Order: sequence, then structure tokens, then C-alpha cells
Amino acid sequence: MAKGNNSEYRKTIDKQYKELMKHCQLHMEQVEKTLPESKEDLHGLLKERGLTRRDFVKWTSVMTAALMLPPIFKPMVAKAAENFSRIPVVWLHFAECTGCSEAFLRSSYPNVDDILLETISLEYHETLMAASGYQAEQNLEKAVKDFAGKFICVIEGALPRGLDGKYLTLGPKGKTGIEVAKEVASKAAAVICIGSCSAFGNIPAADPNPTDCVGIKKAIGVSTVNIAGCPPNAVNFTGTILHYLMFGALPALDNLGRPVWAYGKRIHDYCERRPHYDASEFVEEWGDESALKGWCLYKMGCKGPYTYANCGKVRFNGGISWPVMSGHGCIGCTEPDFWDTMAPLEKPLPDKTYGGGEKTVDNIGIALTGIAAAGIAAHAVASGIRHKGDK
Ligand code: FSX
Ligand code: SF4
Ligand code: F3S
Repeated sequence: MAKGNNSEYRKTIDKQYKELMKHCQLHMEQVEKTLPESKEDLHGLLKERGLTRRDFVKWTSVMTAALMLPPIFKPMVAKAAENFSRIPVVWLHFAECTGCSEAFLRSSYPNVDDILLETISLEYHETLMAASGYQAEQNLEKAVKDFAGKFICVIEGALPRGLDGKYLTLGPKGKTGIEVAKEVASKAAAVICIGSCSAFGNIPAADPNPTDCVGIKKAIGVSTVNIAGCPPNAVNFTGTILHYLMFGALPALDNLGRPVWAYGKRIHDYCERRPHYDASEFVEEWGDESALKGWCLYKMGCKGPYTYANCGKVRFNGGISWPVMSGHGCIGCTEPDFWDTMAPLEKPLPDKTYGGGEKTVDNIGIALTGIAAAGIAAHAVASGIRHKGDK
């Protein structure tokens, strides 16, 4: 349908959204009947933390828009949030700094996303659970058996392949991380990688990578939803789970496994300093006059033009700020191997142009991921829940 014929185009889109809505309603009715009982009362918890009904309604509007859905979906987003604690989750840790869990759990001013994460039904999480040793191993085996095919496997951290995987062993039986990941992922409804380490290898895989660390997809050959970032934004995780609850399917992914709704545009496209970039107004030195004026940080090493993520749109810490706003610039933490490929972090990449070189920078951005889809295409409901591996 040519976009030129506006009213026809609008009608087609409206029809598609209505069909999507119908699918969503039917799916949610089914979900209500099949998922385990809710362990938490979301509204009670929100009240306890000082959040009002109005805050919740405001949050549903923001989340609906962030998920690239029209406002008619707001009640569905609210319902999915109320069911959030009913999805069983097994959360595995491999080679990483636990910064992802910490970032999600240590919020000083919790917003709805943080509270949703608190309600999540964690059947196994090494940092949070009280059990250890044999008991922990038994808990994991029990959760995988009891919720086979229904639980979401969340993975934090990369997997070392060196020494047959023995750089990372877990539990009293001394299983390698690779063995545990394969066992758990094979029984999960979906595998979500939290953070750039499990998504792409990241810091544990940085040059010279002595343990031969890689991301989960590469290590065990399953398809993963990659919530990239070091650490990632909680919104991108909660939004992906809400999408799964609403449609029974994972959202559409880019060619790096990242949800298009969250990683479909560049940092540079959402950036409030962008007019300064276009006017060739750059910070030349930390703390100089132009830094005080909030000019563009490209010359100080900002990798926003090469980095796909919604940080400038959803921000961190309840929407308070994000790296570029705080005056540092983006280091490209949602891109594969950013530690190596975005270096030097404090300088522009040597082979890229800036200030009037926008066309070049844009072309590089497009070439990096080849993303084309947006809007309704961000909801891959037809693709089914499971995304089979590399086969
Ligand atoms: Fe990696 Fe997350 Fe960076 Fe750290 O677990 S994405 S190093 S914030 O902790 O894995
Ligand atoms: Fe913003 Fe960085 Fe792009 Fe400048 S280079 S406009 S600071 S994202
Ligand atoms: Fe990471 Fe850049 Fe966002 S460093 S947190 S992708 S602004």
C-alpha cells in the first residue's frame, strides 16, 4: 500500500491493529486460565511504595507508546502488568559482573518497571536465592521440570568455551556453564539474554579473550532475545515480557536478536544534542564553554551515531537521565564487542567523519544492522513463541 494514499493507508493500518488487538484479547483470556496463580498483588505493592493509581495509568501510556502500540492497547498493557508475576522465570548467571541484576534491583526511587521486576516469579536466581550447594542445584532441576515449556530462561553473562567450558563450572556436580545453559534453555519457552555479555560476549570476550567467551547464541546454538546494554535498561526487559504476555510471542527482532521496538533506532536519532551535531557545534574539551552549553559530544568519543538503542527516549532511573544527558556521551554498549569495536571510548572512531559528514554516519548506521521494520512490524505475533536456533 503506497503511503501516498493517506486515508487508504490509515485504514489498512487501523485494520491490522484491530486484528492484533483481537489476537491480544483472545491470548490474554487464555493466559489467565493457564498460568500459575499470581504470587504478588501488583497494586498493593505499588501502593506500599508510594505509587498511585494515576502513576500506574501514566506508566501504561508510556509503555504502550514505547512498545510502538496505539493507545487502544493501554488496558491490555495494564492487564499484562497485573499478570507479570505469573510467568515462571529461571535466571542463570555465567561470566559477568552481575551489574545487570544490580541495575534492575537497586533502584533508590522505584518506578513501575522496578516494582514489576520485584514481582517476577523467580524460581531460581543465584544472587537472590537463599539456597546454595546441593539444594540450589535441586531447586534448578525442580523448576525446569515443573515448568517445562512454560518458563522463561533469562541469562546474564557470557559462556567460556575454552578448556571444554571448564573455566566456568557451577554447583556440586561441577557442570560447565555450557552444559547448564543447554539443559535449561532446551526446556524453556524462550531464552532472554540480559545484557551485552550474554547477548554478544562483551567484556568477558574482550580482546585477547583468553577463555574464549562468546554470547549464548554462539555458545549453545539457540535463538535468543537480546536485551543488549551494559547494563541494559529495565524498560526493555519488562516491555519484552509484557509483549510476550500480551501476544504469546516474542517481539520482532533485528538481525542481532534485539527487539525492534527498543533497538530499532540509533542513540543519535533520539538525542537532544542532535541539533548541535547538525550545526557542527561540538564539545572540544571536558568542562569547556560548549560542554556547559550542552553541545554535541561526538569529538569527545560519543558513539551514538553507531549505536542502536532507545536510551534517550526511555532514559534510566525512572526517566531521570541517560549517558548523553549526563554529559559523557554514549560508549556503544548495546553493540556487539563494543569494548573493542568502539575503542577508543574517549575519541571518535578513526575512520568515521563528523560535522557535515552526517550522510556518511547515517550510512554506517544503516549498514550496521540493516533494520527496516517499525510500527506494526515490531510485533512478530505470527512468528510463534519459540525462535528455533541457528539451524
Ligand atoms: Fe555484562 Fe551484566 Fe555489563 Fe555487567 O550481568 S552486560 S559486564 S553490566 O553485569 O553481563
Ligand atoms: Fe548526541 Fe552523540 Fe549524536 Fe552528538 S554524536 S548528537 S551527543 S548521540
Ligand atoms: Fe549504553 Fe550508549 Fe545507552 S553507552 S546505556 S547505549 S547511551
